[in-house]
Amino acid sequence: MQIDWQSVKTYEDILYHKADGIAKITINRPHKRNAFRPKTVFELYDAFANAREDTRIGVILLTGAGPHTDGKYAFCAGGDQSVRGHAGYVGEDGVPRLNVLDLQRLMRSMPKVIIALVAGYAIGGGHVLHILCDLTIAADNAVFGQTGPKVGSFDGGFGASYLSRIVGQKKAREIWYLCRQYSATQALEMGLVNCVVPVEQLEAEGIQWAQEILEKSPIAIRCLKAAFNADCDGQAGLQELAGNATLLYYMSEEGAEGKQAFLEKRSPDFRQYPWLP
Ligand code: S0N
Repeated sequence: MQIDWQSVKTYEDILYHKADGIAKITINRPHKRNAFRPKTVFELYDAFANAREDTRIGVILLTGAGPHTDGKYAFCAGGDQSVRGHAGYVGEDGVPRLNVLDLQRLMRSMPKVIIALVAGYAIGGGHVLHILCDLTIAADNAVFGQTGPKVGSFDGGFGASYLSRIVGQKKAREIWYLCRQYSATQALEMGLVNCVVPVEQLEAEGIQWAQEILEKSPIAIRCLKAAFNADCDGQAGLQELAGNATLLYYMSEEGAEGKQAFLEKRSPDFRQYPWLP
């Protein structure tokens, strides 16, 4: 499937394109298996925030550049261990950060569908990024896994709790405690990905899924995403779900009457609206 990608903005560590209601964000550090440093995460955050604000965009594809010159593919190999300091990943300003947690929250809460297109390695914090996506399409060469206990890190947030919601407690504990790598077929069997396709069809499949979603009702999809999140996300999830109720209320005549009455310095006439059963 052909699509006329237009570059949106030039970054150092990522590529950002849009076309036909779809945004495509590509982590572009193949020499590091697309591991992220603080700058990568800031750029990802900027691109996701842009896609969130663009009312023409309904679906975001997140992927990794590749293959590298050695022929290997990667979605993302997690935090860049070469810039890991004592209190996080150290950027050019010398400050240690775990700013990927900000990115995770944005991806989780933005009212648009994010699809991970995974070719090659989705490892460590890179694995967590695909977990955070609404859907994952895996290439037949995809490899999934966590490495935290092997390299001295862990993600006790979405990386543990939401992973266990997806694959179950026993499997999630196995993934974290043993740090094994899993093939695309194994990932499909445990419900970690939505489908597996030949690597050369990965982007076309993602575009196909995106176009099917774009035929659907934006408000229905945003409320469903908030509802799925609310099941796991406590008060933040309820805030997201309730925000959609407020949005819909603002769009109603009844909601507008309150504002209009205030602006016209009169009492609101809510008597005209029914108390529905
Ligand atoms: C991906 C692996 C399995 C690929 O193996 P392969 O194909 O044998 O390639 P290599 O020769 O190992 O790698 C090729 C080049 O890429 C560099 N590289 C790969 N991964 C990284 C990385 N993560 N950081 C820096 N460099 C990386 C290699 O060094 C090599 O370069 P050269 O040729 O110059 O030597 C294999 O590479 C692998 O296992 N990689 C490490 C995976 C890993 O352990 N990642 C970190 C895990 N931890 C996190 O991600 C924590 C993230 C985090 O910030 C966090 C913290 C708290 C809460 C949440 C999070 C979160 O992110 O979710």
